[in-house]
Amino acid sequence: MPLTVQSLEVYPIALTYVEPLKTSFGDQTLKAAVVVRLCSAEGICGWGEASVELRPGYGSETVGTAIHIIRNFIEPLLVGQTFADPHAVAAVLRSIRGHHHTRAGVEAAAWDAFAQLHDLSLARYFATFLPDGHAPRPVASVGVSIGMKPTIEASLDIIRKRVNEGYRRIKLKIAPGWDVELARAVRSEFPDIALMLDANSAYTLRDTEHLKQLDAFNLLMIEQPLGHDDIYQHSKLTPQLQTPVCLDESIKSTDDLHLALDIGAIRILNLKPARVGGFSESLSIYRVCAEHQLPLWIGGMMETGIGRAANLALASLPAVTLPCDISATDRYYVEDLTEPPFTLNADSTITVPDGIGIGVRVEMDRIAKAVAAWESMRAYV
Ligand code: OSB
Ligand code: MG
Repeated sequence: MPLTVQSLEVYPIALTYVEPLKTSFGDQTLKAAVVVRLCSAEGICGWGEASVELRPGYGSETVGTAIHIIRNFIEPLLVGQTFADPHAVAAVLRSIRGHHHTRAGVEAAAWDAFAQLHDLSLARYFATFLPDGHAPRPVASVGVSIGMKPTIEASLDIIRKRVNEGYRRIKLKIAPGWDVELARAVRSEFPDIALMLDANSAYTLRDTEHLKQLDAFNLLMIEQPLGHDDIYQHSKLTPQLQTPVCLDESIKSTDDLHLALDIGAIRILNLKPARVGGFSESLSIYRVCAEHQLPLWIGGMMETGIGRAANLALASLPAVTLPCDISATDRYYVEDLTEPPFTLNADSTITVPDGIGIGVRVEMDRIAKAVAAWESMRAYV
């Protein structure tokens, strides 16, 4: 069933976080992103989220670059064109180099529209592009990501709160000077919790002996210890740590993953659809993980309900073997852009929407409020 793109709308949004996420690359106090609506000549509209940021910190893209690329380059490529499926949309978007988060947001809107056209939930629609045996599960296993705090006691407070809420996997952001003692304190209070650390590229190979101290704490993994664009140096570190090394930032494509596997740089993958340029590339990476039995989980960019619903659909697929960075709505926002809110089940899972497309309702009045909030900031335009 083909789809003809009629219009592409962009909504730059700002939302206040319930709890900011301080990482080794900076303090993220405010959610900024670009929400995309793609409408077809058949009258179907799909939603996507370009999870760009206020500043180029995690990735290189911002709200301003996303709007520039969509308006000037993506819109002319897509509008008026007819596509057989979302992979065909992705193929056209690949003619634009870089700008993965932006392309992913537009492509996600196309995936939502196509899933609706086929009368399927996004999770079921994904499975139609996979071999037999990859039917979605009704729930996705999840954890929560916790930023750097002023004191270890403050970290313990928030971990207690999250554990009481039912999260069974805790991820802590680390950086030099905020690592070994933190892990020791958390382990002594929570000897059995699934615990992992995310360095967001804060270390170098010279820190190898220091990082080996983390092996004492029975960690699920350490995420992206070295350079944000490095694979080679990780291949030197990974075999020296007992703690499995998970790559995030430096795996931007299926080719990157093949390289990392070949040279022994990676033991776990954090797959963020935004980082790799969308769900088309994500499904390709998913298949490589399944073939190599590489442990896989779906990461997050503190998405609004639009991006999170789509990430949950991917997280429902069976080769996703570890808890994902997809938390309940109340961990991120007082009022999200979508309804109903995502809530945490007692077994640290979130139920995957089974309505058609992304399966959540986008509240237009809240989009308007979030756009007004972005515009009132007059930031970086
Ligand atoms: O490194 O995983 C990361 C958020 C923004 C930028 C980078 C990262 C993150 C997270 C968010 O950890 C996790 C979530 O969305 O819940
Ligand atoms: Mg990370």
